[in-house]
Amino acid sequence: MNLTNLFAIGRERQPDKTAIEFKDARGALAPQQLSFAALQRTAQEWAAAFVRMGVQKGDRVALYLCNRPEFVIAYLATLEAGAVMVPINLRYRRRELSHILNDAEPALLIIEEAQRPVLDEIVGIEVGPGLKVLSVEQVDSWLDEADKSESDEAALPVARGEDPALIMYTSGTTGTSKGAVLSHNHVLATVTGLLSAWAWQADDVLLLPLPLFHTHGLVVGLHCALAMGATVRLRTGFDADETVSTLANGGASLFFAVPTIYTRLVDILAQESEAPDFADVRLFCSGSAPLPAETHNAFERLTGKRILERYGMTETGMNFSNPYAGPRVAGTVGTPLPGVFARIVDAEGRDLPAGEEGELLLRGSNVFDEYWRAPQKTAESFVNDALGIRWFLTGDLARMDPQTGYVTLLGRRHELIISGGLNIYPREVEEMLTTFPGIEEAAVIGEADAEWGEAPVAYLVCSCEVDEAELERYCRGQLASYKLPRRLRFVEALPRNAMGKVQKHMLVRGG
Ligand code: MLC
Ligand code: AMP
Repeated sequence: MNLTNLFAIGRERQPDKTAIEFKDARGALAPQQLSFAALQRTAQEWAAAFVRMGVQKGDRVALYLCNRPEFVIAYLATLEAGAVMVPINLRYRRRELSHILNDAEPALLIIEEAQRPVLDEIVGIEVGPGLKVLSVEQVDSWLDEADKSESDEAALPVARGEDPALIMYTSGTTGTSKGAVLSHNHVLATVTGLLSAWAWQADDVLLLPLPLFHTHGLVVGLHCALAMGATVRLRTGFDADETVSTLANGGASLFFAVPTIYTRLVDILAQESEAPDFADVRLFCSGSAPLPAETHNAFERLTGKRILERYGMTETGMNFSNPYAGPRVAGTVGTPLPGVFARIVDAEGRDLPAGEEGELLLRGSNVFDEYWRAPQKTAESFVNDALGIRWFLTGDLARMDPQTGYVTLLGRRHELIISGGLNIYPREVEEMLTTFPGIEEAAVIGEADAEWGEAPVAYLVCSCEVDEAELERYCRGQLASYKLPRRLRFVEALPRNAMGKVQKHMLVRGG
């Protein structure tokens, strides 16, 4: 079994049904609808072109695209060609892009023309000149060109379950992101688990405003829908008014979002004189960051719908879920999904009794095996138990309720900041800040933020006056804008312990 076979099962139920109904939240791209059959036809055409352009089994095809039908086509084509898809966050800038392109070494990079200037800055400079870049706007021309190539009409290679399907870059504690390699089997485990846990049906319609370049939108949203033969209403981003009107007018049976989106919906709904009727939506899911209990309860009060909160990671797909039928408890992520095994351990790796806080370890067919070309980082991320069985160290701190068995996530072992469902590793931002003239030292911490959950704040030690506007311009060219510090605090020195290590816990608001 591979993902292509899985999607064929969904598609063959009703090939002429709409697979993707697309609308651009920014209004720049034309609305589109693609049936399952049309999606497959186009994906196969693209896959044949990829192969004629030299893409071989196991090669990487990177997508630097916003949510649009071509993202789905290019992904399916990559799988059809036996290749491995590398999604790249569209907000990534010079530093992030150079790193991913040099690390993954894709045979093809698929972009939209709007991103050309960012690439022109790095291709041939920080990234090898041989990188083949195709834009979705010029699809006719490159399909045509590939058609004329000398190569034989080769049969498309077939991926096996254990072959990689995705390399998903996730922020690293070391300052650069690392690629989690997910095989077809890993993704299949998450998808089959969710199809049954959340009672997916072929007539489901998913409203999806989340980016396809992350696990939430891609694996939880798109994969489940394709596997089931359900329709995705794909959006380029979140638009609160359109979301409310779609949900209130029978436009979706499922809605998946991050807490920031629910917080915004609650803000809007609280201002309406009459609450909209979301009766047709059978499931609202939240994940990627902690959903505040206040938002959870307010959403239920305003809509009559109780959100189902679940917990996942790029490296593992989905791990825990509140029940579809059963009590959904605010502030918890529920219990392990079928096939997922969890332990909560102390600093020495000893199992803790229920009720005590420790690090969450995971095992299951959904859990990745390795980071791409990074044996050291892989080794540091797993631990063997007394029987020699390998467990993934999630870095998430958790506690299990002794009565219900539900797990609450309490924080993280590492310094990860999660802003609106997007990860920010302080180290990466600090390293970038200290490359700016005059900044001697930088320490970035996360502060509570009503809209984003957490927001990065930078403490800077400078040798001369720093022009903040210039610094912002510089940062914007280097890193995705959501990673930029929301506030700068200029200090004489950073608090350090006797070993010289920065004591971040001493950097408090206004400190
Ligand atoms: C956008 N901006 C953010 C931001 N998103 N700033 C901080 N945190 C965020 N999450 C900034 C942009 O950089 C930009 O800044 C400005 O806001 C406007 O951008 P936008 O795209 O118009 O923003 P908006 O549409 O409001 O986006 C908010 C959002 C989006 C919540 C809809 O962030 C989002 O889709 N988040 C979900 C990400 C996701 O899918 N995570 C799952 C990871 S997988 P400027 O300065 O340039 O104007 C995972 C595993 C699991 O975690 O369990 O699921
Ligand atoms: P990522 O590295 O982008 O895949 O994000 C994974 C991280 O998001 C996890 O390790 C958790 O810290 C966090 N996360 C995901 N879902 C939840 C949730 N429901 N509650 C709290 N944190 C979550």
